[in-house]
Amino acid sequence: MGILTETLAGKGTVAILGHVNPDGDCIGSCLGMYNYLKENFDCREITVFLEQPSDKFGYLKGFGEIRTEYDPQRRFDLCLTLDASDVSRLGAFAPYLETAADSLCIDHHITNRGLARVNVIESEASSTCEVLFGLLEREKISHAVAECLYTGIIHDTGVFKYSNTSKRTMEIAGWLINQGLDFPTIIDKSFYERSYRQTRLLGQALVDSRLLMDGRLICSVLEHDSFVRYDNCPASATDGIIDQLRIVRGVEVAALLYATGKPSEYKMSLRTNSEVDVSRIAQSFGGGGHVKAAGCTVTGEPEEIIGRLCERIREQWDKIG
Ligand SMILES: [Mn+2]
Repeated sequence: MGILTETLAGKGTVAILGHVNPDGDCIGSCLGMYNYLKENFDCREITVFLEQPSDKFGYLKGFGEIRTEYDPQRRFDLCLTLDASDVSRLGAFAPYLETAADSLCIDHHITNRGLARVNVIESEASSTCEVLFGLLEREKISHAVAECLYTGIIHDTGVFKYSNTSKRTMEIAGWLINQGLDFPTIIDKSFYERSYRQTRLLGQALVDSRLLMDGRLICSVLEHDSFVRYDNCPASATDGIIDQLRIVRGVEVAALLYATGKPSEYKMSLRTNSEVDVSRIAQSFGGGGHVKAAGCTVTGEPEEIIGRLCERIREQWDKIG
């Protein structure tokens, strides 16, 4: 018997949780799980709880049923966490995990130490959707579930270009598109398409970027007023900016700092093209992620944060030699 069938046995109410500021893999894995359970199990109630996701994922089945409000009265028989590397990443919904009678965590973050009773963490997998695919019975994967999983995989692999893409990733994607997905539209709508205000915010971040450490580090800082200036862009509008910084010739590490709106608080996204392990840097700032893509929330002045970042990079260079 598979882990899902085993864990779902006798469970009436199920909460599905992802991570704060949900990305394509988070939304895809949560809705993929949601649709699969609805179609194949007879739980009384299955609910996905996430922070308000971007409308660009509106084509996924079940998108309109996502709940964004936390209710302290609620308790669940089972809590499933997807794509969340630690309890703090669950945000306001974390108590659902703590109070649930049973729990299952499915993830691919190397920093995840296991947050549930049963943990399926595959750090070699491109995405949580890839891990989830391995837990599902193929003949029970509907068109709707396939769309969710495919969406998650293209987002976490940058449409199959990041180094986390493996032969297995491509085989799974091949199997999924064989279910009749309109993949060119999925890729354009959910991955490449930007709103006009987001395009302008990207422009600002690129114009303001600076090369440091002899051109080996590129940094850009977006203050809160930039978000306001471009038609009140939400934080999610920063998606993809870091990838444009990373591809600048000669750059080994790219960093994007953007203001959260709280005083002196910034989110920092990190990417690397080199030996530098940015998950270790992010962890040293209290965050997490992957070797080549990581992030954290830092309090301080941007110049001081960047100074600390340079120190951490230099420490790793010294070790690499
Ligand atoms: Mn992921």
